[in-house]
Amino acid sequence: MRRLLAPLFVALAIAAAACGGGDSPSSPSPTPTPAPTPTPTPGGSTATITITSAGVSPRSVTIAVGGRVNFVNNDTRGHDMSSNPHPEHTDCPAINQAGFLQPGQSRETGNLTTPRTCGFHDHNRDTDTTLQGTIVIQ
Ligand SMILES: [Cu+2]
Repeated sequence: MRRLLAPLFVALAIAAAACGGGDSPSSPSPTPTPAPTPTPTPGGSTATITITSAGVSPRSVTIAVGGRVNFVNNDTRGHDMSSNPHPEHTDCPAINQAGFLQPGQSRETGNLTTPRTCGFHDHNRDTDTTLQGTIVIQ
């Protein structure tokens, strides 16, 4: 009986080999992955205002709703950047987060989430118009 089974096993082995050995269909060439676009800052844009001995520059910036403004103090003295009006600082409280900047320091405002124009000033030199400006949120 065993001798009768042996040829059957051989036949099955050949069949299995033939089945698995077919030409694999040529796979399509992979499409190149497009370069990822940079993720925008959540909620909008940022702008930078630089402070020097000549005052703030630029005097006015425009950002998207939800954006922030980075104040950079390149002056040799400290500046306390605050929302108008002086001395309440209540128009755009997020600006007050920039706050007091030592020479060489920089800090961002909070997110400015209301479409409007915000005035700011140096709280320690509130009459110095070169240290005043506006942030337009739109
Ligand atoms: Cu003030």
